[in-house]
Amino acid sequence: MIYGLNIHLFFFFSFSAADPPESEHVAPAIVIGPKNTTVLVGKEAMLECIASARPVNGLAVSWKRDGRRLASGRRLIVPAAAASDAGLYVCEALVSNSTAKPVEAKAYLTVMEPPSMTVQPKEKIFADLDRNVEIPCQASGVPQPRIEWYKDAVPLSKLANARYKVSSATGLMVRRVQPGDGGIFQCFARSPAGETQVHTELLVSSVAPTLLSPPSDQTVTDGDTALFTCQNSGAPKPAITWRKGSQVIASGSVQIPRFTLLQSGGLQIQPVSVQDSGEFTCIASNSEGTINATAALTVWSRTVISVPPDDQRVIKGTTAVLACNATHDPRIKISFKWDRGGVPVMPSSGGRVSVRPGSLTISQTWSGDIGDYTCSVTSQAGNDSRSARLEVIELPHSPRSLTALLSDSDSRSVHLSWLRPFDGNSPLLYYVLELSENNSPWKVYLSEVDPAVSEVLVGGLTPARTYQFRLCAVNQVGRGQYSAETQRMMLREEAPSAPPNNIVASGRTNQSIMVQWQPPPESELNGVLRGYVLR
Ligand SMILES: *[C@@H]1O[C@H](CO)[C@@H](O)[C@H](O)[C@H]1NC(C)=O
Ligand SMILES: *[C@@H]1O[C@H](CO)[C@@H](O)[C@H](O)[C@H]1NC(C)=O
Ligand SMILES: *[C@@H]1O[C@H](CO)[C@@H](O)[C@H](O)[C@H]1NC(C)=O
Ligand SMILES: *[C@@H]1O[C@H](CO)[C@@H](O)[C@H](O)[C@H]1NC(C)=O
Ligand SMILES: *[C@@H]1O[C@H](CO)[C@@H](O)[C@H](O)[C@H]1NC(C)=O
Ligand SMILES: CC(=O)N[C@H]1CO[C@H](CO)[C@@H](O)[C@@H]1O
Repeated sequence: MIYGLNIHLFFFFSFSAADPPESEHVAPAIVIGPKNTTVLVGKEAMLECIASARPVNGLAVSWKRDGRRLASGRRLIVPAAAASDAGLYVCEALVSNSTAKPVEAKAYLTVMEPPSMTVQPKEKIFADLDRNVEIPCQASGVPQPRIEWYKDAVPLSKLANARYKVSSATGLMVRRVQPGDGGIFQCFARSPAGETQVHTELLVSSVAPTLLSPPSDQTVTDGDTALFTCQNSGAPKPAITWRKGSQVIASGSVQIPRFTLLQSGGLQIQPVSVQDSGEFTCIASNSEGTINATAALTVWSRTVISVPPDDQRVIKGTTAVLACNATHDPRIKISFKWDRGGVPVMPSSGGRVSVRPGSLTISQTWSGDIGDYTCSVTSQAGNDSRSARLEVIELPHSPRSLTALLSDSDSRSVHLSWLRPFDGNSPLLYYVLELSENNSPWKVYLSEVDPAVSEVLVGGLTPARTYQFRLCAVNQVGRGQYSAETQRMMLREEAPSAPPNNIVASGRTNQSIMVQWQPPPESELNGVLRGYVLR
């Protein structure tokens, strides 16, 4: 409750000859403004404001807070200040029926609250050795009290113990409790409004180890990671030792590659090998006792493809066999699967394609069987897959559109051209060109024509003879069919290229000479012999 005392209109000014007549107006002024005031909660607070003006009977002093009018009068009294009364108070002086502006003065009222504990520790706190313990202590008040800690009546600031962490938000944290931490802890909350304190007794205890999650039996595949748990509790914190049989494999002081003692007390083995199979024991011990637990490790040897399929080229119509065998742990089952380019290979009903453990057999192969075949083996102890390419090859087809033209530049040459045939899925090695001269049987004329060309100039022919040509392509499989033979064509006649042979002249009579000779060889005639010129 706030109310104004009605003894306002306190004024003190004196009159002199220089003073203006009483009828004149003097604007209101605040002579002594209110002062910033601090009171304890529940006590009386008083703000005072002294103003002057003329005419004095028009002067009114009033109080406002947050724009709300509270009371009028020189003094504002708050009989029992509450926290909600704190704030800015405004004293306003005005002269009624005057045009003079009201004047204001301001002051803050601060309501202090003595410290009080909001969170406090229990009377006794039990802490396990080596564990962290928190002693809660929080206080509130206005102004916010300072928290100060004492241990056995000595300020913590004097002890300078790095394991003692004071937080104003929570309390005191004692890390890794030691036997010497036992004692009385006092928490003081102090402010100008007063002080309060609480205390607690910290009791340090030790506990024999227990296993919260003992190790369980593990089965892992060679090369993977094995993890045994050995989550434990105890005070002081138990020391963990792992043994395999009688051999210590991991502890605070023993470190062996692949075996890692985890912070949690667990054991990690990475990578696991088949020889690691056996029993592992976790031993937790501290000053109060020792406990152990044992679990077995089973290591499967990893499934791997031992006989992978090989790339193959088979001749069309023959049987292709793609091998695939795997080694695996005898204790597990494995299964094989084949696919071609990601599509599963299914055994065909007619038995042309059959899948047996260790192989894929395809009989009566054709070009539709060409592809990348993948053998996949799946098992609990690992998966593996290997691929191979199957090519089905056949004889090349016959060259098409073989044409022969007489050469313009060389009367004894023929220009041949053709279209490249299907190569039978195996690169062409060469072409074989045959000709038949004057209807005689076919004979090889060019035995290794570059497979890259599709035309050739056949030279060295004989004029006036007839010729026919045919061509076949050869690949790894063999010699393909001959092309259709060309039309029979005749080379132009030419003058004999050799003279007659063995010309002999002898006198027969006293008036005549006998001249005898042999004609030029047949191959040099270059046409039908029409006669001789004798000179
Ligand atoms: C009163 O308190 C307010 C706020 O706390 C401050 O700004 C002001 O200066 C104080 N006045 C006096 C006269 O001390
Ligand atoms: C103020 O003026 C009103 C009329 O305007 C009058 O009734 C009243 O008495 C005056 N008050 C004072 C204090 O002079
Ligand atoms: C494990 O504890 C048992 C008794 O609980 C004890 O007989 C045994 O010797 C211990 N083994 C090891 C390796 O400490
Ligand atoms: C596959 O390999 C295993 C052992 O590695 C062998 O016993 C088996 O006979 C083989 N199978 C075939 C089909 O080769
Ligand atoms: C092996 O393959 C199976 C089936 O595809 C799959 O479920 C399993 O996760 C695979 N195992 C590994 C270790 O990749
Ligand atoms: C010129 C010459 O001696 N002519 C003789 C050629 O031989 C015949 C007989 O064989 C003679 O009769 C010619 O006198």
